[in-house]
Amino acid sequence: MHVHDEVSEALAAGRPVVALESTIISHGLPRPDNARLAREFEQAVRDGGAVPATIAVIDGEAHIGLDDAALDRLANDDTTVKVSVRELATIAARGGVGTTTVASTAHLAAAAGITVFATGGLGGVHRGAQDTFDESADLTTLAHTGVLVVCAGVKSILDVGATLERLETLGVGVLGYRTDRFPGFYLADSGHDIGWRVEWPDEVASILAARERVATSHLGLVLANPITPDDELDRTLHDRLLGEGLAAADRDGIHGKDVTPYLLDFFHRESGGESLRANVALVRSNARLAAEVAAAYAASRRS
Ligand code: PSU
Ligand code: MN
Repeated sequence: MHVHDEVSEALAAGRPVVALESTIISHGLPRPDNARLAREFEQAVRDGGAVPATIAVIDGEAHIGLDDAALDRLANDDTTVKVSVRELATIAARGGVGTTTVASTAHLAAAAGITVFATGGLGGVHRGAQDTFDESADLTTLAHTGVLVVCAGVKSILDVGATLERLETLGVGVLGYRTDRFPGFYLADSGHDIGWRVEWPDEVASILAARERVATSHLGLVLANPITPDDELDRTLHDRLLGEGLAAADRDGIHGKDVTPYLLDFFHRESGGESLRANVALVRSNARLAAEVAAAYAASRRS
């Protein structure tokens, strides 16, 4: 693995580091804004007091922390592929360029010694999974990868209730940041309860530290941070786009790992920029909160 100098120095000194995924850059956000937005997410981590480590595979090598040239390549290169954990070795052997999902980012972050990770939305159980078995490897990876994923819940393109049930089965804890309700990405409330509410980054840090006392450091945790009311998507627009997007994906025969990028792109095009604005606002907020949690956790480990 190639760990960027700034990241390895911070890790060696016990300073806070936050991992960021890269599928969102190549397959989650439209060009030409994606490269600039990736840098803004890194800046949000810095503003929160941590060092950003965007993760990707470049020319067959896992990179933990990217420079501007690498970010630009991921954002604009047509040969970039979305890679989950199972594809990491193949893309590495072929010397390819791969952007990492929540699953593969969490896996590489943990391997590099990074505990806190920020993204937009977690993957989950797709609607109709009882027939298609389409469940993101994000969930199963968190069942044995001890990172905290700060996200705005999961998108309503998924089966939110089933996703929460699977997280429970897999031993992945879910914490609500200043909320009792699991967030629905574009909307602050998905309609599902969480049960465990936290108010401050310190509290999350103490939960991360307490994992060692109960031998659960190998299990993932989700910190669900709702989009702010000002940034929420209009609910009527949301419901219309959701119905139309799911119908379009069905009509176009989209399946497997193409489903999530297809629906994201549909929302961005059809909402006239509204969903993109919401998406960027929530990732920025998650990056900032993740940095505050990482800083609190680093401080607690030093003392
Ligand atoms: N949800 C979003 N935006 C995204 C993704 C999910 O709101 O960009 C990406 C993440 O990288 C996530 C992946 O890990 O999609 C899940 O894809 P799949 O359902 O194919 O596992
Ligand atoms: Mn899938």
